[in-house]
Amino acid sequence: MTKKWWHGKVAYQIYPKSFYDTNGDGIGDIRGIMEKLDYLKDLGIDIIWISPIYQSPFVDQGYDISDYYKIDPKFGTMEEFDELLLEAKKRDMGIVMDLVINHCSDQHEWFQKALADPEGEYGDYFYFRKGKDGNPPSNYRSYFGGSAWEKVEGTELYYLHFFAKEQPDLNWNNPKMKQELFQMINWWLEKGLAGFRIDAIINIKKDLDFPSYEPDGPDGLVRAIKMVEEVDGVGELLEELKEATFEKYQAFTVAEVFNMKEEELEEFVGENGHFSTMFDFSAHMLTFGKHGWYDAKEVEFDAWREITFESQKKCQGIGFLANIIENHDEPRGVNTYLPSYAQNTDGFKMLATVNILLRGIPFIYQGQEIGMQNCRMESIEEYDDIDTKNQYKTALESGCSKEEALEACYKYSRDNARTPMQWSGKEQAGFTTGKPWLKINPNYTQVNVEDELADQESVLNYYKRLIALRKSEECKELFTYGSFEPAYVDKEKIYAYYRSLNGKRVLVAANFGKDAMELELADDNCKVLLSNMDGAEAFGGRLVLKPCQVIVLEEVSK
Ligand code: TEU
Ligand code: CA
Repeated sequence: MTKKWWHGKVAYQIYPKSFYDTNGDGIGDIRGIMEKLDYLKDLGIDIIWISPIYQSPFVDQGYDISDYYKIDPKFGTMEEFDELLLEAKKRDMGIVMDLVINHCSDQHEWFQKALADPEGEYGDYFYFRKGKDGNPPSNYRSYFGGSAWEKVEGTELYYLHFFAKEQPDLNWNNPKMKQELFQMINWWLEKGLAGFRIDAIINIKKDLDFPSYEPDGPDGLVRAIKMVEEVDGVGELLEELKEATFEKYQAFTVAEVFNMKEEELEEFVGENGHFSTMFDFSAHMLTFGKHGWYDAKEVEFDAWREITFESQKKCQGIGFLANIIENHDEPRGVNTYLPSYAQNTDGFKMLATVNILLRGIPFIYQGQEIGMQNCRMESIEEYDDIDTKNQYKTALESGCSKEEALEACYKYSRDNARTPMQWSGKEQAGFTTGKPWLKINPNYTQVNVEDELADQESVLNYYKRLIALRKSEECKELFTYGSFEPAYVDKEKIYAYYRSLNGKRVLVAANFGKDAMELELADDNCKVLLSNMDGAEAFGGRLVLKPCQVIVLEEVSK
């Protein structure tokens, strides 16, 4: 495998609106990111992905871009952004921006021109189609509910939007539109970005016949992704994109890909793949309900272990996946993947360890490193997220009571991860001096950066030790390039694996169960590299793991 500069790096996702506010308007900003660079450096972060900060009407929190060349004034100015790039570079850190190119905002100049003249040049930047017998052109349901086709007033035409109606899909069959996107991407790369996180990219390939499919819900519609699953040829578009942009800059790219055809893994993230890496969403997919959040099921340990191990095995020898336990679209990982009895700081450290030492590129989502948790909102009005409102409505329509619908939001809302970062136990969690744009989790008095920095046993200081171990001289090659092999899969509630390279082997073992568990070790001489509890016993070839205990052991005599 050819070594690349980003192998072995540790990444961090910033959700800028909720990271750190420096001017008291209740919204995080670029200056806020700058002020916290040393904090991130100290944590061991190399790559920072910032969710969208482009000009946007914020219908979907910046994932609806109205000008790709502008920074939204909420976040600051382009000068400040350039300063951020410079400051990051000084610290040997790279900035990765979000690239949202499946769709733009309906306020984008292109779409405004298209609306004014759907038959004209800009009309073809989007998908305008005539309806059929008074109905939309096909029966697709958008990701945020309702038809994926929106009627253009006063015409027979509809335009396609896989997400909100304010997010029209861009027509990737139009060479001119593509060139405009490529130019824009290169313009940002020229500034010195390390790369991009690429949003919803699998959706760019459309079947231009827009066939209807059998409905998958009581609304008579079918998930729009059904068409994406049926159509071939996204690879050609992705290669074109890569060759025209990223490749020339050795940019790091991490793609958000759901519903990839399994046999395409190598084409996506292999040595010459479309992307450097892509997120492993296999665990997240266990949380999907058949019709929405209201019929989703809790994650079971066995299924979770199996699916994450499968991803690991499939990818080795091919490339790297990006490993996460949460992001801005998912609830907090500690609430999703830990059983309730393990939702404590020992459990948080345990989950972190097994995730971050996997083979791949670890991504930490802001607040994860201090153990931030889901935030209970008292009513639907307290939520901001467009998808939460849609899911609430869907739940009610399918017969749930208000309480049940709210409970589903409490478990799965995207706002769970979007509440402001908890910097201190002081007013507004030290996030802002003003009124925060979204509720702050009341647990900030216990869970916050300031207090955790001062406490050696905190989740935060544990994350630092964990990342330092992954990047240490002795272990970085092993944790980057070493193979992955499941261990003790016959043991209940044990999540364990080996990482090995050139005769060196390390065991990562965690006990997600309620009872202590004894394991026979393959080597009776083991060195403890890390554990979340004192007095880890690994003598004479046996290891006793207490509930919520994780241990990282190097086999010494082998
Ligand atoms: O998400 C794309 C995506 O595929 C969705 O399934 C998303 O996970 C789902 O809506 C969660 O409820 C990306 C962004 O990460 C998301 O924040 C945006 O809303 C979306 O694209 C549209 O740009
Ligand atoms: Ca601000």
